[in-house]
Amino acid sequence: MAQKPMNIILFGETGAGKSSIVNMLSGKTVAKTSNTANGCTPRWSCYRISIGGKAHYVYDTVGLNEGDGGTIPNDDAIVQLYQLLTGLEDGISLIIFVMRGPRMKDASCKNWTLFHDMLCQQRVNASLIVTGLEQEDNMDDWWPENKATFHKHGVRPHGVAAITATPGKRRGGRCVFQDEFEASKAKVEGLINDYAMPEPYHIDKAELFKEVTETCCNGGNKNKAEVVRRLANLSNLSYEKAEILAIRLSDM
Ligand SMILES: Nc1nc2c(ncn2[C@@H]2O[C@H](COP(=O)(O)OP(=O)(O)OP(=O)(O)O)[C@@H](O)[C@H]2O)c(=O)[nH]1
Ligand SMILES: [Mg+2]
Repeated sequence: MAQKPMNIILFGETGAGKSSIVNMLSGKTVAKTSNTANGCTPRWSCYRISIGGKAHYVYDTVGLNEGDGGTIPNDDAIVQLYQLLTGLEDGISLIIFVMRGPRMKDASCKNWTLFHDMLCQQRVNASLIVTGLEQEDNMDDWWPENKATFHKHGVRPHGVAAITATPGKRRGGRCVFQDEFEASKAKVEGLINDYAMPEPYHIDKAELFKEVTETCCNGGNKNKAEVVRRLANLSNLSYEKAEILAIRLSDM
């Protein structure tokens, strides 16, 4: 029997390059990209893409925000992503966090912790793609130079691809970063080949938010306050909004 395509989820901040990576892997423009500050991809979309001779479902998702300034508020984006993560019947083989380099942002580490540690309970392999590195002398130096900082923040990815997700402007017959772009595509394909789990993991809703549900029902206890505070910190929401988010997530 033919193996079912594996589900690969791209997530990360608005403008990080998620849709550009889908286009890079597809070899053509299938996902809309934008350079506006407010976010471009309004909801998730699934693309069937062949990688290493095998079909994969790659999910492009709504961008996360550092604050509440984007088109999609952060709490709605988190709910949407959680619905996708828990709703995939065939489970998930790999989540890929996309962040824009070369400078690491505190918000990126928080998003990693929220999705990998809290929502996926560290059960699914999680890789990191760092985009925007086309100006580096050697893109592959970026991770060894920055690894310690990520580890300090608890970000320990299953594989890292330091890339450019754009070939840049056309000059003469070629794009300025054509070579870097082609090398980047191969790196991302390698990441997926190496780290997508052949046995996908199904994220169980009940188990996932049991802690939050229980603590929200027992209003006022110390544990509840701690869970909501953690969610507020990771999602950059106020305590009040995080409490509503926790209830929305546990009610789904
Ligand atoms: N210089 C540079 N620009 C990039 C890179 N990747 C993406 N871009 C540009 O950044 C902008 C945003 O890219 P998108 O792919 O739309 O980002 P996204 O993560 O899908 O954004 P949302 O849909 O808003 O969440 C576009 O103008 C891209 O061309 C990169 O590696 N280097
Ligand atoms: Mg997008």
